[in-house]
Amino acid sequence: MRPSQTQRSYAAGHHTLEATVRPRLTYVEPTALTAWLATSGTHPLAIISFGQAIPRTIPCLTIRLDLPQLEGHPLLEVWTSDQPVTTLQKNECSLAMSGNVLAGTISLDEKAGATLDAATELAYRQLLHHTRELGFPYLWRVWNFFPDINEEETGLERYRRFCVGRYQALEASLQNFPSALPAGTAVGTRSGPLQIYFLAGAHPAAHLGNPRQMNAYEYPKDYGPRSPSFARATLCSSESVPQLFIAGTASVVGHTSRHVGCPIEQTQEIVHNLRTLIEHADSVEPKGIGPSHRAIYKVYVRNPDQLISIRQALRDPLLNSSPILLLQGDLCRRELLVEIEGLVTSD
Ligand code: 3EB
Repeated sequence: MRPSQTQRSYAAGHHTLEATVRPRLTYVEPTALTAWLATSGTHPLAIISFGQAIPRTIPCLTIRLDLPQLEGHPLLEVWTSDQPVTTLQKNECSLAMSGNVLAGTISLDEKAGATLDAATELAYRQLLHHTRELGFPYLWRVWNFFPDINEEETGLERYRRFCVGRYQALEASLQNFPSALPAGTAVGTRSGPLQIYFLAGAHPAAHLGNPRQMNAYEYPKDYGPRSPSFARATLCSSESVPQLFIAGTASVVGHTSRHVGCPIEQTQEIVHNLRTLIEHADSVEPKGIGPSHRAIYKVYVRNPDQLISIRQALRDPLLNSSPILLLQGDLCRRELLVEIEGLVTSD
């Protein structure tokens, strides 16, 4: 397929022709990676590993998260582009540009004495600065990871501290805050620094809510001094094929956690949330998402001993024919046992 061309303008005022890139996501076994890249005809943007080493010879962003994979052969999360990729380093930010898409990672050690909100604000200010400077001011999708997510740090739960820092930076620097917030994930790792990876665009995406859920950025103060700054989904409609980035979706209806203590019911509630969100996206996307859409999912499970029940509840037509990566991670409210994120494409 010949890539279509769109014109984009930098803030500086000069114009350039950029290919419209659709970032693609595939789960690949580490031992198959080199051969897969050679034969797929794509260029790697970013590779996320869940403990496994990533071959160092591959010129793209890499990030290693301490989120153990729960079953199957070890898999890498591989983001690719059908256009050439240019990588660059700016402070703690590693960046990969391809056409109208920018991928980035940032990793910040929490320094002794500094609180997580301060580290988070610093990380977000940096990434917002670089995305704007490079001409990709529209945040499409952001993933956030840090350890001890439900532990208290000087009087406030670390997830809530993270929300404070993220809010401060985005509120100060994101154009059209909060309506232009990216789809988000925030999951607790077993160890490691604050790690963030993201996709940003030279053109905007549509930001969607879930009809069954309150916008997280409008949550009442009961959930922390600053609300979680993320959208339920973003819809990227390039000229060719619409792509729906689905945020981490939990057993939350309205703003309330449902089915406390019940992993099966929580998973069923999440599937209901996902179905509603995809139907909503289908109704607002002029080309539609389509009944024969393709999807790829990632499931975060808090307690590995609940995996069998959760696996059972995942046997649903919505997910049945899609790749699913199961990881052990802590979720942002203590009572949440499962969270599912996804990428849906209309072909
Ligand atoms: C929720 O609906 C569940 O803070 O970035 C899901 C996805 C959740 C992302 C975030 C939080 C985040 O509130 C938690």
